[in-house]
Amino acid sequence: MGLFDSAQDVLGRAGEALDKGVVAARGAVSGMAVEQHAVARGFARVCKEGWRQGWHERNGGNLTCLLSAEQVEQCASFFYTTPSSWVPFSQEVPCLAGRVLLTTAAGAHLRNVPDALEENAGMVEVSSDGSAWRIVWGFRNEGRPTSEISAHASCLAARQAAGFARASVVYHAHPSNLIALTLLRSWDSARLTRTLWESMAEGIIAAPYGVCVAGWITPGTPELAQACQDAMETANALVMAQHGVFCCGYDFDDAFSTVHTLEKAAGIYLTARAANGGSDDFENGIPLEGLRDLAQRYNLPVNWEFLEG
Ligand code: 2HA
Ligand code: ZN
Repeated sequence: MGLFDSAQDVLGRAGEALDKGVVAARGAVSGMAVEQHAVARGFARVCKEGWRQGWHERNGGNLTCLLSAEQVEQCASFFYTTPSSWVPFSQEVPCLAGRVLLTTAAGAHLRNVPDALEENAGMVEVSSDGSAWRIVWGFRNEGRPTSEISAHASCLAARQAAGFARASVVYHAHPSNLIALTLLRSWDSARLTRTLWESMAEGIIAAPYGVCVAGWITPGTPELAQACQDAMETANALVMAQHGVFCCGYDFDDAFSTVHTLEKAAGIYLTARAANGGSDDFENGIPLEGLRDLAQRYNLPVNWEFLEG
């Protein structure tokens, strides 16, 4: 059992759901297996690619996708006839009421997701008041949703409340360079954003709303979910000191590529800094005018507040 599984047990929520038991699947008589649907394949691909990037040591990282009505309909015949009991989110997410989330399992090693989706992931339905979730598919062998399920739901709810109705994927990864950056100093969001934007051209394109940063917070806790909610009201990326990054995207590519770009920008910054004798006094970052030109040419919805900090 992994560290964060234990943390969730201490919270004592998910265990209850499983005690009540998830009754066997309805034995779908027709329709394509859940694993064959595009959403499941896209989900598994992110896990596989993230593993290949080195972002998912052990059971590190997790992924959630908010399913559309059509995707739910495609999978519904495979849902358990008796879902688990309800388990409260650490914060309510009324805008997700009645929706279904496909999410990785607590303790799952993401590299195993493509081989056994039903064991390493599953679907939860959100209650009609947005206060709780229950398992409707997957999490075979007494599994349960990721310890960050409340954080993921809070990310989605905050992005939707901020007007991004299509926000539907939350990807949490542990990329080395972004984590290493947080060891250097206690960043504020403006300074971190400026650093990543100035390091390479794609930075501001991938994260025009900026990158928020939070100090050390124990993974899998309500405090982390709250930090996600606060950050995602303005930006779609949050770096957690000494831990990793949460990105919310419109689809799998959007979420994955945002992480990928920020991680690459962080790597370039760290490499340049090492080559510069450890100093961040570079002779030649992207100038403010260059960022303004980029924003104009690509019509980016840039949050300039992040350049003023
Ligand atoms: O172990 O990454 O943040 C899964 C995690 C918790
Ligand atoms: Zn994590």
